[in-house]
Amino acid sequence: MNKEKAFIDLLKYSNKLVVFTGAGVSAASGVPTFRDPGGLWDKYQPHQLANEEAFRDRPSFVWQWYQWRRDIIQKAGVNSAHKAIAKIQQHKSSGFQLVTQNVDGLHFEAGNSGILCLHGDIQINKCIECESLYDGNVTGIDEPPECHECGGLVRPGVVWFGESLDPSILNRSIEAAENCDLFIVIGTSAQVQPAASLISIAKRAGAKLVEFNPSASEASSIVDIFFQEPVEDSLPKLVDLCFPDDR
Ligand code: BJW
Ligand code: ZN
Repeated sequence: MNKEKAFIDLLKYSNKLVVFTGAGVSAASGVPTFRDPGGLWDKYQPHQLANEEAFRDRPSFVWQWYQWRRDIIQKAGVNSAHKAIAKIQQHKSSGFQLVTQNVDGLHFEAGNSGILCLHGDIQINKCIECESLYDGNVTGIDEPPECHECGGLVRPGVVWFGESLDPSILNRSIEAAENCDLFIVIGTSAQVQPAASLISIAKRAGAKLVEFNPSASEASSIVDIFFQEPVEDSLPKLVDLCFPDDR
C-alpha cells in the first residue's frame, strides 16, 4: 500500500486523533517560523527575546519584536493546511483534538475549536507582576504599557523559556496523546520541551505517528509515515480524498 492510501485509511478509521502543530503550519500564511533559515530567530537570538530576563532588561526592544510579529499575524490569513485541519475536526468531531504550539490564533480563524494552545496567545496581554489581564488597545504602541492594577509592565500572554506551561492545558494534551490511536505532527522542529515530548508519549501509547514537514525534525526517526513536503501542498489533497463529500 502506498503511504497516501495508508494515511487516508488511518485518518478515516481513527477513533481518537490528535493533530499537533508548530510554526510550519503557518509558514504559507507568511508568518515566519522560529528556527528555519530566514526565520525570526535567524536575526535575533531566542534568548535575547523570548524570556523574562530579556523583557526586564530591554522591555521596549522585546515588546517591539512582539508588536512586529502581531502586525504580521494580523495581516496573515489562514492557508489551505489550516483549512484541512479544520475539515478533519468537522468529520471527526469528538474523536479529534488539536494541540498547537502556535500563538498566532490562525487555527481558531480556520474554524477549529477546543484547541489546546500550549504556548499561549500573542494577542493577549498581561501584567508581568500581578498577571492581571490588560485589555487596553496596544495597536501602534511601541512601549509596553503599565498595568492598571499595580503599575507593572504589561507583557504578551505567551509562554517564555523557563516558564511553566499552563498545567491544565499541558495535562489535557498529555492525556490526549496517551489516549489517541493516530497522532499527526505538523510543521514543528520538535526541539522545544515539554511540548515535543507529546510525540513520544503518543508513540509509547501505541498510536500511529504521521508527520508533515519539508525537513526532517527531531520526530522524523520515530514516525510511521513521513510526508516530506510543505504541509499546504500535501495535507489538503489527502483530506479531500479521505472526506470527499463536501466537494
Ligand atoms: C514546515 C513548513 C511548511 C517550514 N510545512 N512544515 C528538557 C530538555 C531540554 C530543555 C528543556 C527541557 N525541559 C524544558 C527545557 C527548557 C526549554 C526547552 O525546551 N529548551 C529547548 C530549546 C532545548 N523549555 C522551556 O523552557 C519550557 N518551559 C518549561 O519547560 O517549564 C518548566 C521549567 C521551568 C523553569 C525552569 C526549567 C523548566 C517553555 C518553552 C516555551 C517555548 N516558547 C516559544 C516562544 C513562545 C512565545 C513567542 O512566540 O515568542 O514557543 S519558543 C518557540 O519554539 C515557540 C514555539 O511554539 C516553539 C516551537 O517551535 P516550532 O513550532 O517547532 O517552530 P520551529 O521554527 O522550531 O520549526 C518550524 C518547523 O516547521 C521546521 O521543522 C520546518 O522544517 C517546518 N516547516 N515550513 C510544514 N510549509
Ligand atoms: Zn499588575
